[in-house]
This record gives sequence, structure tokens and C-alpha cells, in this order.
Amino acid sequence: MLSRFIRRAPENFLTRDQMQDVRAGRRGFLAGALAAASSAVAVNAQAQAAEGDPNILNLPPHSTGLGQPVAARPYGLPSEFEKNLQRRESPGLTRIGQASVSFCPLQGLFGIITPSGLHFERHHQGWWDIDPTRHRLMVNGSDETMLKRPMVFSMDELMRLPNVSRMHFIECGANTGMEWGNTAVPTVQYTHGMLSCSEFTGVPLRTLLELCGADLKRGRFVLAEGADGSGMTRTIPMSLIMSGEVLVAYGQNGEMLRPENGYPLRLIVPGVQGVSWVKYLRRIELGDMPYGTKDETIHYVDLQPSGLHRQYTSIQEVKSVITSPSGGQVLLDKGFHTITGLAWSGRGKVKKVDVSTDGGRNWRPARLEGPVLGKCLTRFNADFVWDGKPAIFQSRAVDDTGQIQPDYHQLRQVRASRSIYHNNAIQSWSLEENGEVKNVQV
Ligand SMILES: Nc1nc2c(c(=O)[nH]1)N[C@H]1C(S)=C(S)[C@@H](COP(=O)(O)O)O[C@H]1N2
Ligand SMILES: [Mo]
Repeated sequence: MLSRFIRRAPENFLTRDQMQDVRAGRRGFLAGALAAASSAVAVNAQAQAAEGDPNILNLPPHSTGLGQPVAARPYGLPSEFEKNLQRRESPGLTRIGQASVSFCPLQGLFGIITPSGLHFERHHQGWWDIDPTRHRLMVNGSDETMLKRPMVFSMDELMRLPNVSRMHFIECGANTGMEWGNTAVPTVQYTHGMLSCSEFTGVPLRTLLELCGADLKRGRFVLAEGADGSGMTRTIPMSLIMSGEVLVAYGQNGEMLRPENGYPLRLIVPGVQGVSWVKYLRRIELGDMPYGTKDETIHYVDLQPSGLHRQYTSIQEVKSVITSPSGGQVLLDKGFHTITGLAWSGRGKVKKVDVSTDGGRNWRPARLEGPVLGKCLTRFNADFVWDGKPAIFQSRAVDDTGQIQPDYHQLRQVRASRSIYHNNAIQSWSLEENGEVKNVQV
């Protein structure tokens, strides 16, 4: 029984033989891996029944020899067997210069925090490892009456200030964008992997504005500017900043931000699409009207059924996805399996997640695993006993403002079908009789 498991994804766990293939640069091992895994399980189960499990009976070297010395690795790394759990570039997307996306392997993660090394990446001009001793943050007003004391902060000066740590998700507005076209991207890594969640540490932007003597009545918008070559500038409404939620952050999961995620400083705008979370943050300007920069007027806008574009739709609406079983995974046996997934809302907390195993005809509540936090990922689980027949898995989240995640029919009625951004529709995974799980739209 112990050898029967859900293969978490074609990319996950490597056997020793596959690891040797990877090291030797031999290709094509993944294609054969499925067949090998299925037959290996069947053979193992029979062999075990007859003569006992050699994995238990024969003492392995790690039970008889000396282990590795302490501090052999001053900075820890995952197990060699996890080498294939990686962020990946989608085979279906073209990389333009350094402008690219790497997707987070959601199918292989537990709980709600994304390990920093697996956080998705979206760079409009490539990433930099910026010298923190030379990085500066300037805070100024659109004119001299907006802010009494324009200031320039070094990292040391910022890190002396009172700070907070908060757990939040970040989702690119283009996440799940390929699904508008019903392209059936194969795995959850590529359908939903522009999503990650971390504990961020930093100074509330409100604190910095107050330090600079900002006119918080007249100042209605802030412009945030990054130090990379992408000209990444976004308008942030003061209503978000006054709540104290918007952070100028240097910390991510207990250490400094990773270079790919904006080291040494980025903006955290909880609930809002990723593009507003300006990385390599170098300037904040307080003004009295929206700035209308390129990334908010021509990009990240939504084509409506009327033919007009909707702008400034920046809140990531309530959404969920089953991460296992999901596309590319294989159920190797009938019987008990755990359905697990993630739910989130840019408007607040997840209140409820329902799951269906028959394509949305019947729904039952999933268990929300704590903690359930505002504008943060929430893990849900549900029991499933597979009878060997085809099934269609779906999850549907509801947030504490009462918003319900739509199905594709409902979404397309309001948003038409030629959009790119802000797709929060219900995802369907079809389980076939042979145990394979595939991306479908129903
Ligand atoms: N300076 C800068 N900030 C940026 C970007 C960028 O290219 N440059 N990309 C934005 C986009 S579109 C997204 S989705 C998020 C991605 O953050 P991540 O790479 O840490 O996942 O950063 C945003 N902030
Ligand atoms: Mo993005």
C-alpha cells in the first residue's frame, strides 16, 4: 500500500536512475517516466507481497555509515531528489529579450508560503542584483506644496524605522491569461503559476509619507518607480496607502528579498495585481491625479464586449484552483486521495471553498486549513475516493465580501472572450479512466 501514491507531476520526484540521466544530460527520460512509474508500482507491490520490501529488509548506507558534516552547505538546499521541482518558462510563450516569466510549481507545494527560490518571476527587462549600499529611495511631491520635506533614504536609514511583517499573495494580472483562448495549457504550473505568497517585512508607505510631511488630504495618488530599465511606474491610490497595508519592503520569508523579486526594495500592494508591486523601488512621488503611465493605459487593460477597454482594474478578484490532482498528474490507483488547492481574494479573506468531482453538478464544502488571512493564499483540502470512473474536479471560492468565483460561461458574458488579464474563472481538471489528469474547459 505504501508505494501507491499520486505522482505529483511529471516534473516532481526523481528516481536515482533519472537523476543520473539528468546529470549525464540524457534527454527524453520524462516521456518514459510515466510508463516506468506505473509498471514499477505494480511490480513492487507484487514483489513486496511475496518476499517483503527490500527497502525495509536491506540496511541502506545511511543507516550504517557516517553522514555529511555540519555546515557542508552554509546555505541550505533542497534534496537532490527534488531537483526537478523548479520554476519553469512556459513552452507556449515566447521570450522577448530578457522580458520573461517563470512559473511557480504550485503542484508540488504545501501550505500557503512559497519558498523564495520558487517564487514566480516576471521581468519586463530582466533582473538585477543591486548593491544595497548604493541603493536609494527618493520620496518627493509633484510640486513643492504636496510634501514639506522631500527625502532620500539609504537602506540603512529605511531599516532603522518601525517595520511590520505580513503574509500576502502576489498574482500577475496576466495569470491564467492563456485560458481565455481555451488553449488547455497542460499543468497548473502554467495555468496558475504566476502566483506566489510570502511573508514580507518593511515600512508602511504611509509612515514614510508622514515623515516627509506629506499633505495627505490633497495627495490622492502615488507614483511608484523602479530602478530597472523597464520604466516600471504605477499609480497607487492613497486609499490603499492610508490603510497602512502598502509596504516598502526589504524582507521576504525571514531574509532579504531575492534579486529576482526586487532586492533590495519593492512595493507590496496587497490584493492588487503584481505589476503594481514595483521592484527595485527607487522613487515615490505624491500627486493629486492618476499618472496614466504606459503600464496602466495600454497594458493591463481589459477588452470589453463593447469593444472598449477597461482601465485600472487592479484588484485580483476571488479565485481558487485545485493544485492536486491537476493537469499532468496521474492517479496510480483507485481508492482514497486528497484533493488540495489554493484560494485567494484581493478583497479580503476567503470565506468558503466548494469542490465538485462531477464538473459542477454537485458541490460540497472543502476544509479551509488555517490560518485564513486577508489578501493571502488559503489552503483547502477535501477527501476523494476514486471508483475508477472519469471525474471532473473543480473548486469555487467565495470571499468575505460575498463575491463568488465565476465559471467560464458567467465570466465570458461580462468580459467577452478575447481578453488577456484578470481571468478568475473556475478551473476544471478531467480525470480519465487510466488515471491521467488533463486540463479541460466545461
Ligand atoms: N521594476 C520592476 N517592477 C516590476 C516588474 C518589472 O519588470 N520591473 N514586473 C511587475 C510585474 S508585471 C509583476 S507580475 C511582478 C512580479 O513580481 P515577481 O517577479 O517578484 O514575481 O512585479 C512587478 N514589478
Ligand atoms: Mo505582471
